[in-house]
Amino acid sequence: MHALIVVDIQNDFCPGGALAVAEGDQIVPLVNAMMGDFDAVILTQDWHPADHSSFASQHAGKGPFELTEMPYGPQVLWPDHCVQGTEGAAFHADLDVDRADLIVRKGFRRPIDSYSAFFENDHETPTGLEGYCTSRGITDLTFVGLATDYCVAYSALDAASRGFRATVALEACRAIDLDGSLAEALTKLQAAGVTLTGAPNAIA
Ligand code: VGL
Ligand code: ZN
Repeated sequence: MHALIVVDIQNDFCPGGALAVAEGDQIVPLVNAMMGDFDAVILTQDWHPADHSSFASQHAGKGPFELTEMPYGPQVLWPDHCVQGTEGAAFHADLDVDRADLIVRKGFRRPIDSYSAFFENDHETPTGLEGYCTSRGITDLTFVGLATDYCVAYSALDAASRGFRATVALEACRAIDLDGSLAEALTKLQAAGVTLTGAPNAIA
């Protein structure tokens, strides 16, 4: 069983959104077309409370894209984005959400961010996705979506570490590329045995 995992194709990660990824919206037709090629389609949705600790606005004297230290390790501070129930947190209007078997929400606990679809940023607290995949007999996972170097990469790395055969279809991803984060993510994915297809689409 092979599942397509569609990561965070939400308004705030598309042009005009609060944490816009360049060309983030351009992958939508390709992702929709891919859905029919898989045994299961799973969407993830970044889903933060308004006072989430990953927001720079919650840290006096800090600005977006600065680093801070959290109890679980270093954390990039982001502009407020994907606040629960807002238009920014909604899926891109053209994404074929009706095809999804499951929607996994993540980042809903104030003190901890969650890039990965499997574990929060402490690399310990599970989202439940592993159990879902295992109990459905899903062994292979292909990742697409936003952003290549954060939520897509962290999800694929965790998938590989949990024993899934993992692929990232780079042609259906776009990156934030903050301080070399895309190159770093690609190196880690290759080292972890994640299959990469397509070109990385860095907007340098
Ligand atoms: C993401 C930064 C903050 C992502 C989510 O979907 O890659 N990046 N929250
Ligand atoms: Zn987020």
